[in-house]
Amino acid sequence: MFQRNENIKLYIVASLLFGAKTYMIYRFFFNINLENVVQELILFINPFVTAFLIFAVSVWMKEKNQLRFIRYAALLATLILYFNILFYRSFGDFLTIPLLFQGSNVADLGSSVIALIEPFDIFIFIDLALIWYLTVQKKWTLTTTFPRKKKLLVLSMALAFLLGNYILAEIERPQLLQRGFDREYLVKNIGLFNFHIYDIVQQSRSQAQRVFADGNELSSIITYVDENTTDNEETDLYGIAKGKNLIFVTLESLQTFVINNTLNGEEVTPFLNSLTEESYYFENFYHQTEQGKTADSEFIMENSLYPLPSGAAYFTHSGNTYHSTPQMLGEEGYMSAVFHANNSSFWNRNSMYDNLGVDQFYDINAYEVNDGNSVGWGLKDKEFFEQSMKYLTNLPEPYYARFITLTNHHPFDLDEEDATIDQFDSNSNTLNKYFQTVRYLDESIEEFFNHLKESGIYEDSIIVMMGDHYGISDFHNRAMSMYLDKEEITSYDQIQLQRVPFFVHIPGQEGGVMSQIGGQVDVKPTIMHLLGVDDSADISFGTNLFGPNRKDYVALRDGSFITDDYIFTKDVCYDRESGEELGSENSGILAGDDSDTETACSPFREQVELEMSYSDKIIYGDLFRFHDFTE
Ligand code: GP9
Ligand code: MN
Repeated sequence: MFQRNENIKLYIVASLLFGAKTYMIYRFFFNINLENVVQELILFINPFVTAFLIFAVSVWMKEKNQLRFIRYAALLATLILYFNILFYRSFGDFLTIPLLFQGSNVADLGSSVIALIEPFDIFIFIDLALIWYLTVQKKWTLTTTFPRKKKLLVLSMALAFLLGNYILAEIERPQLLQRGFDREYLVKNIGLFNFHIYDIVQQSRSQAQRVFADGNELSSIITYVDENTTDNEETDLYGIAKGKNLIFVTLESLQTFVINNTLNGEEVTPFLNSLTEESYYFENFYHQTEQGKTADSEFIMENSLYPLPSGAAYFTHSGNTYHSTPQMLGEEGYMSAVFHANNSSFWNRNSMYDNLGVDQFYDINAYEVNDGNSVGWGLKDKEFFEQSMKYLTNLPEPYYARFITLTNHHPFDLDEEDATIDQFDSNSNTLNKYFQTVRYLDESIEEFFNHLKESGIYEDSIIVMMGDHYGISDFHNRAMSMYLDKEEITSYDQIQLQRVPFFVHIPGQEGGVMSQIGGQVDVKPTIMHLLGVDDSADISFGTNLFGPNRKDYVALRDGSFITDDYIFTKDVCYDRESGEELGSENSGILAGDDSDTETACSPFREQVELEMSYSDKIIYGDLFRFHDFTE
């Protein structure tokens, strides 16, 4: 126990006790996955940093208030921890503001809360008891009036610790706060209390924008969409898959540059290559994701809206009203299910899926995952498809089943026995390994097709597959230029590298390679067209990829765009076919030139910006809550 020592002050005692307790709770009450030493270190120091930050406030108080403050702060913080523990026991997740106020989760919890309490929970209150014991029973005076210098010192120390914690977290997960990722990541890196503050700030920001929005803004958006992004023309393919199951596969990190390409003379993706001849394969299809990566790709294809310029709408706007593919198909009698062997809270999928009208989410708990059958991010794709079949075959038809693959994910780790193609040989380990996991993904898709055929599902379904986003960032451009046999990767090449494969496989139909430009916003209208669903009342920024009157450009979230003839990026307009520079739109004063330069790309530029701002308005203002889509 403590030696009675005049130098030990209550805020230090409380910080140490509360910090140690929080750490124990992180380790033993929550199931937090630690992947490396840095994560362990962060998880260890964070509780003390946070506790110090809370209790150090007391040094600014009058001596007689210090004790009271510390007691109440410790009690409140303990209750917050404890509510999280109870919630976690029931839902395997941390509390968030939207959950508290709008979720049915907490209401569900209410009735069973007693059942969640365990006898040893009493230890969670042990530091409170100890402080009480020392200060009341033992009458230790651990408080004092602090001189101004000391107050400032303690405050600076608290802030410096916080900054240190944040820097470590930023090293471990760049852009952690902007992107959100997963609640577990946030808690792991910044701690539960800072996570709650983060959550409150996020929620109030988006609430404010929502509060000031009204339905009037929608009418100009609807006019715009009707005039610019709608193609209601029926083609030969209209309703070709009416009433059939829709099987959608997200091809993790798969880029178009590997399709129909070779490594040391060997095809990288032999199965997908064969599918390019037996499907409608779109070779000029672009991903449009931003910080939300996979979640953005899902958001775009399910809603035909753009992702947000920062953060993931899956996190920031999961409570909005949407008019999504699962909802629209639900009205046609389709049951919808998502299969993905990861925690359901990753990318906040669990909340978002409920809201998007996904009926069933087969998350990690639906799968048997062990060391032998997983690699990198988790369950290997081949296992994933195999284990999914028992669920798929039992779904009531017609269904919309969406599969999200995982193995071909950075850092592209693969067990030796699964590697069936050599690594590339360059300075980029990432690109070198990419070919092996891409090949593995190709094989797993082939196996999935076989499962579908064997189970008889194949004939009654159409299979749509899409790459979610790039796998190889521009950081690896030197290695990439070696592989593509180019002198360098220019900004033009960089845009062309944002192409991801898009397949529409209709059993019994030949298909072929399609060269029109398209993007992820086009997926929803394309699906509706194939399934013969009337979507003329939808508000969507994409157009049916098979339509004759398509919107003639694809906008990327950073403002770059691709038209039939041009590519515009980083202020430069290029010829799409040749890559030749056609001129640059000045970047104004910074470029030492403030006269406006028009290029062939200029007319599109304004429209792209307008379109993005409309999409943002819908999301920030939650405008669909004012609209009746059945009218
Ligand atoms: C996680 C998986 C990968 O569940 O979808 O996400 P990403 O890092 O690609 O966005
Ligand atoms: Mn992804």
